[in-house]
Amino acid sequence: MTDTSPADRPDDRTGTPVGTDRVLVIVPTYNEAENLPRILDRIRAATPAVSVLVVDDGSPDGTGDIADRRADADDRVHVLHRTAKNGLGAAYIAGFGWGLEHGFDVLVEMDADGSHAPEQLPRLLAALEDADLVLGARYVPGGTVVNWPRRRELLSRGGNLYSRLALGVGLHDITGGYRAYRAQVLRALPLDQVESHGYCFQVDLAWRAVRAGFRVVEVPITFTERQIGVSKMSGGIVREALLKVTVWGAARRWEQLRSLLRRSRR
Ligand SMILES: Nc1nc2c(ncn2[C@@H]2O[C@H](COP(=O)(O)OP(=O)(O)OP(=O)(O)O)[C@@H](O)[C@H]2O)c(=O)[nH]1
Ligand SMILES: [Mg+2]
Repeated sequence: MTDTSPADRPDDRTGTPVGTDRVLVIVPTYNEAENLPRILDRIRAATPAVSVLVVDDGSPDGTGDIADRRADADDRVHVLHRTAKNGLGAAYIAGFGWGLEHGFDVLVEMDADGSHAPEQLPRLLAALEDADLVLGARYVPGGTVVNWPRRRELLSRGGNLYSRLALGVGLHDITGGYRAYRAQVLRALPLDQVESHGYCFQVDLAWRAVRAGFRVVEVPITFTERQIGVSKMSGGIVREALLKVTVWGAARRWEQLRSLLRRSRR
């Protein structure tokens, strides 16, 4: 497990064990009709007490109706229907808002496509006992990627290396989307100001959590390429991440330079 723990943490309510009945797993969906029932079954089997919120952006393939039927049959499954495909980031922001309103202590991000194993959720939740945000990490000892084309893995590893260097954070998988937040982190962050959509959304939130002084740890996960359905990854998502991380990194260096200059003038 790797750890970035900034010295001055604003809130120190870590150390309390996580009750799984206080956990909301948020699953964003766009055209995941075949995957959704499978992932819901796996979540139920692995962590019977958690609640699930499916955030569907009006999938034309009927994913939203499937989610509704599951919600009718299981009072711990909920559905948020949104009218337009607005990107992963916006779906999660809406899901976080719902989860905070409903008083959940822990909010989990999990893809619907089977890449994130619900069987590993207990491991993430256990690590949250001593952290504010737990990142499921592929690129730490014990973490693996299964069935990804070499090109895709290189892109992901490259994006992580670039983010780590540009932002100066000790995290190895800051673009990953399998994570568990204590509610206090999401309450503290200005979610209405987060505009990032794709991978960049993950970098954005982790980076904000680190800067706010929260304790962020990584635990190894096995990430498996989707077997069914179509990826929503696009060139635009990669470009957004590259551009924003570069701007954040430059702003960080500029701040460092300014404080150096201020100190040297004193
Ligand atoms: N609600 C909503 N969900 C989305 C949107 N885009 C992607 N998703 C969901 O977010 C999760 C991750 O999307 P994927 O298409 O698998 O993208 P990815 O995992 O980042 O990329 P791959 O590694 O290529 O699979 C899946 O559950 C998608 O259905 C969106 O615009 N709205
Ligand atoms: Mg995927």
